[in-house]
Amino acid sequence: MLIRNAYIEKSTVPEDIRITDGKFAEIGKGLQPALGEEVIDCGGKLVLPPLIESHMHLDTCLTAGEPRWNKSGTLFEGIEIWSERKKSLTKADVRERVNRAVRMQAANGIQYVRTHVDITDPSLVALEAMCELREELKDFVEIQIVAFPQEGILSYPNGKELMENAVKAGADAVGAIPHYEFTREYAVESLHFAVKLAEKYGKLIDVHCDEIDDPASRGLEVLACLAYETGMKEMVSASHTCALGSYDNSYAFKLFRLLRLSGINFVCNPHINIMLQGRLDAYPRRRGLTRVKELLENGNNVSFGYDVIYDPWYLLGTGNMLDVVHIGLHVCQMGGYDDIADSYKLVTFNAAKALHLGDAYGIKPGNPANLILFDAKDFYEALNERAVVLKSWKNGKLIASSTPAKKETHF
Ligand code: 17E
Ligand code: FE2
Repeated sequence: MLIRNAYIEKSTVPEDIRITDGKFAEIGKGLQPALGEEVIDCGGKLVLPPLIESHMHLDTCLTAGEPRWNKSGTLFEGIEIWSERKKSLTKADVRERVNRAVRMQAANGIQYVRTHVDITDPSLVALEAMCELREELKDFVEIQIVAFPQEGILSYPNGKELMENAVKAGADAVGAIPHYEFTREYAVESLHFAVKLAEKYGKLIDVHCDEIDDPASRGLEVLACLAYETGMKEMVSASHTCALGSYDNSYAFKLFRLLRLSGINFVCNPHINIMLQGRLDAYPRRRGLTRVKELLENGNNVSFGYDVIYDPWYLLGTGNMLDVVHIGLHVCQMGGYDDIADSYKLVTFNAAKALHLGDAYGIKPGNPANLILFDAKDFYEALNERAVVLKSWKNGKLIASSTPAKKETHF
């Protein structure tokens, strides 16, 4: 197959891409079709590697209002409601919702999803269902599963055993939730436990870390120190890290040295945290987001995630990463030209780094032919216009397509 006349990333000249046997074979200008080769003309539109959802809770997706609506809109009421909903989970229920959510994501150009799955459930039913789906869906969307202890590791009955069982059952990464543990001591111990577990089984780590406005919530320094001292470094991701947005500058400045040394990844979820944090503030009210710009300047890798599609924590959501980038740029005040033009990296290459996708991610000869075609000439326009993904190919096969809506004026 020959994909012609496409602007790849920020290229200023249109190029052609040849795909053979599901792999990128050749990329260059003026490639000529072989006899009988399928040709697709992109009409000078933008081609990117697939979008990556680096932080999602697929097991809770599409459950908003069940068994009741979140009235306060807080993280903690969300956790309570999910705890009730969790009691009625079945494999069929999880499978049906995840199948729907993954298709919403795929239609928006996503081909990789890191999902946190709540394992504070003695039946581990959601985890089992997710492991099945990871296998069944792998030709369309590659799913990475984090064993996520929503109600704590030390603060939930048999939390440590459930975590280890989840890893044995097939989780790809180990999670933790230090800010939700009963005590600071438990928070620290939970991080030591998570890192040891990941080391024992050779897994990645992704911690819901300090998702709270409390400036005394300092899970991050413990996680970064462990990542540094164990050498796990970039195998570790810190998600949310909202409290970093509330730390005093003198402490944050000192912490940034350790963060740089640790090499850990950060995943910021702008929709959710602008909505959930700052709830107990009077005015002026905090934004509740981590320090994205400063972390990037510090040399830390940062990606953006959606976190949620329509669940007890957030009653909206489309799964479209353009929404995430759009709101993230606003909330993080990343409105400069380069911030906007480069922002696709937050949901492509930076996310690929957090997920450890390695060299196989990206449009280059020899790699799996995974790519998307936007209905826009560049990412700036795609973002501003919320352009649709016209086509999404995985291993050279078309897995999703969209037709742009036609808007007309009559004056
Ligand atoms: N659980 C949690 O602890 N934090 C979140 N933001 C969501 C679930 C969505
Ligand atoms: Fe999350």
